[in-house]
Amino acid sequence: MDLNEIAQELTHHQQAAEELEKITLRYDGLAVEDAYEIQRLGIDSLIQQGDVMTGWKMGLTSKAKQQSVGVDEAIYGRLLRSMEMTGEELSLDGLIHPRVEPEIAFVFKHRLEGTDVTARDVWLATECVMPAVEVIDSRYKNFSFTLVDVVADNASSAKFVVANQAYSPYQYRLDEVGVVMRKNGEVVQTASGAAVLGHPVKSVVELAHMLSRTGDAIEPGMIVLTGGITEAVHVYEGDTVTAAFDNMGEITLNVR
Ligand code: 0L1
Ligand code: MG
Repeated sequence: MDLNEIAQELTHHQQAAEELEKITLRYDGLAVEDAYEIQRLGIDSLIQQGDVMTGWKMGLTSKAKQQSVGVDEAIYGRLLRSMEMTGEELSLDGLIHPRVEPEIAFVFKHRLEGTDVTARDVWLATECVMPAVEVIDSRYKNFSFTLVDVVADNASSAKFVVANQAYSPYQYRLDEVGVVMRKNGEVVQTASGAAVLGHPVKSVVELAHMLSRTGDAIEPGMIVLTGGITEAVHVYEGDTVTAAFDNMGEITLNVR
């Protein structure tokens, strides 16, 4: 099995916004480790074309989300500079069936690496935390995928935006930060940071541990999206979505 060939195929579908059937239908026997290697190869090819890796994302960090896609572990993906949005407009160009979810982002000033990283290490390595909204977009038809498929597809990463205001990591209890998501003025989701593995800091700890399997690390300056606080919400042309974070402001996206 040529993992690079699979990576290039998936990268093509990500860039062309073309759906495909899950790869595990054609490639029997792919392991989760192979899927992370496919993810790395795909992202490396984009970096060779000029993009820059700016961080990591954690996905499937709530029991509800794991159950809804039939897996029992969190996953990670790679974030590129080209994925970050700066304004309030979410263009549907290059997206297939996007959904949006509110998250807490951590930005790092020190490197975090290894299986012995603790929550205390994460706090000491964190420069700031910021509200964020992630746009996820599985490239698989009907969102039909296994753990291996979704990992290879860079954990459905598509775009993300962070709030203008950063906060001290010590300012608020992030597990108690409530979030209200509105779509076209109507409340569609509510939850608090505890939905992310009990506390978003635990998501960073788990990420550092998972990355150590391949000798990777959270590098200084990187951003980490810790995982959806609520279920992801489908968005369509003309929608306006707002995620309001207790005491931490709100993020609005106008879908065009
Ligand atoms: O950010 C995430 O939780 C990624 C979830 C991947 C599965 C999906 O596309 O729903
Ligand atoms: Mg997410």
